[in-house]
Amino acid sequence: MAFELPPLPYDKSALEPHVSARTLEFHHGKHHNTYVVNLNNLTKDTDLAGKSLEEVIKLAAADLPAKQPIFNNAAQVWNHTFFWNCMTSGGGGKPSGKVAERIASDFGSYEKFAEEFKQAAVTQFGSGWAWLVLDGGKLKVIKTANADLPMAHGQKALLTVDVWEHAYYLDYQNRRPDFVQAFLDHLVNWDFVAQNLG
Ligand code: MN3
Repeated sequence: MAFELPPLPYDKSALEPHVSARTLEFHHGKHHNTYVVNLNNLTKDTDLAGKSLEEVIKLAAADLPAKQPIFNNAAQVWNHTFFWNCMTSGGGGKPSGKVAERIASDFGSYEKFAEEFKQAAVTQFGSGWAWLVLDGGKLKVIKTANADLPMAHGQKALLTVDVWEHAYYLDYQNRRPDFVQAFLDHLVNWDFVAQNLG
């Protein structure tokens, strides 16, 4: 079965004014969809066609650079689906419960986590992603370039923000720090982070 573009988990205008309906229309409807179409074209009639998205990512990651195009498109399909779920209307600010406890114990405070996450997102040179991950039982902030993602490095993704220009340019132009701040203050879906933490 071919890979499919999953629907957004909310209405296109749900994240306004922080992320506009127009941004989601392009980012989900065009960019994310293009990765799905490319992945289907690249895997059609190969032994990867029947595998799960995670299996394709791991198999391609183990066969670079030969499978770089497959890795790039498969990882970007996964990254975007994950990213949509990292946001919710009325989200952001400090988490509560077990996520708050883990952030306090591994970063010192929410404020220190937020500073580190924002720093990673703002300093990712060019296109990429900033992440909160579980690495060897400890929460860490990392950044990845282009399509790269935690599962290719033995880490479990808990939260991500897309810092490719297409994620914010229509709403923030070149002001990536303002987009990342709005993500932290108004959009983070901490319930999803808690689910990922397990
Ligand atoms: Mn994107």
